[in-house]
Amino acid sequence: MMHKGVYLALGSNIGERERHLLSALALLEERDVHISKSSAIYETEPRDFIDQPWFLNMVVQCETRHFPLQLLAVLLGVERELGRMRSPSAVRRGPRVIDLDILLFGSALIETPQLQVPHPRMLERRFVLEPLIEIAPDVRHPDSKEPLSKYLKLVCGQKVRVKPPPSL
Ligand code: GSY
Repeated sequence: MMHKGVYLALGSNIGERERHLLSALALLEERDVHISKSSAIYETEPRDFIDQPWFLNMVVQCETRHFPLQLLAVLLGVERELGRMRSPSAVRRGPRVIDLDILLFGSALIETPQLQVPHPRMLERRFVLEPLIEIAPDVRHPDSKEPLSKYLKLVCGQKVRVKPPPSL
């Protein structure tokens, strides 16, 4: 069974940020996570832990046979492969080579200790909402049933800029 309407957020703020995003997408494809739509890449000011470099963020829509916790294990494996340390000494919410999050899994509502879907902080983050709305303008939040654009207005003070695609 193929699960559709799965949305993932990607972020990087260390080293060759764009290369990390593209490497993560390639590794996901190899692990039965097929990218069906991709947002532009956005350069975004850091949130939460603000004394760190700006991020590159994007959102992708994908199709996969994995169930949510299997998909989470795949994302953690890709983060590990790209060298992200989830060690106790790493700054919580600090700089990272790559961060992969499940935003939406169709209309599923999931509350487990390891995984909450929809992502609990997605509505407060312009770096998530803006690329998500770019590729899924008609999707509603599965819990509130509100259109996502309703939440975008509340976060428009957060700085983001669309990164132009590389010149051919
Ligand atoms: O949760 C994602 C990691 N993260 C980010 C991010 O990806 N982008 C921006 N702009 N700020 C962030 N703060 C954290 S933590």
